[in-house]
Amino acid sequence: MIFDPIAKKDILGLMTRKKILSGILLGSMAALTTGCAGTSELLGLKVDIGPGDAFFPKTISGVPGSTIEWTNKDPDPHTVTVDVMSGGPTSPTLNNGDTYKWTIPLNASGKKFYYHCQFHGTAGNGNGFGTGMVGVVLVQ
Ligand SMILES: [Cu+2]
Repeated sequence: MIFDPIAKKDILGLMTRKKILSGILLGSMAALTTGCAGTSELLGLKVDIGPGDAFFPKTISGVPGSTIEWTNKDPDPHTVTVDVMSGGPTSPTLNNGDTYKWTIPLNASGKKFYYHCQFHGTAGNGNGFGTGMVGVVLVQ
């Protein structure tokens, strides 16, 4: 077998390129992972409906632009119905397994969206909880 320096150089070049590429890929994946974690902290806000006639957590905080997702994990139907403030979360009837997403308006900084379930709660006056099945979104 004849030693071919050019072929060896090509192989080394290829290996170097592969290393650089995998480095870039790893870097990108790290950036993506970091990006996703940050995004889920800011935007991936989740409220469970049930078990029972209750929202978990009852109080949730988010920044304007955050999306909150309610999931009905209870066998009974429920709603997410803002008490008085226009522009607040207002879902249709959510059956078991249904989800409802609501994005905090960009102009809602500092507001408190108290809400209740139409079937198992009552509305408050906008400055506090009503009775029964209630929750609140605190906007930072
Ligand atoms: Cu309910």
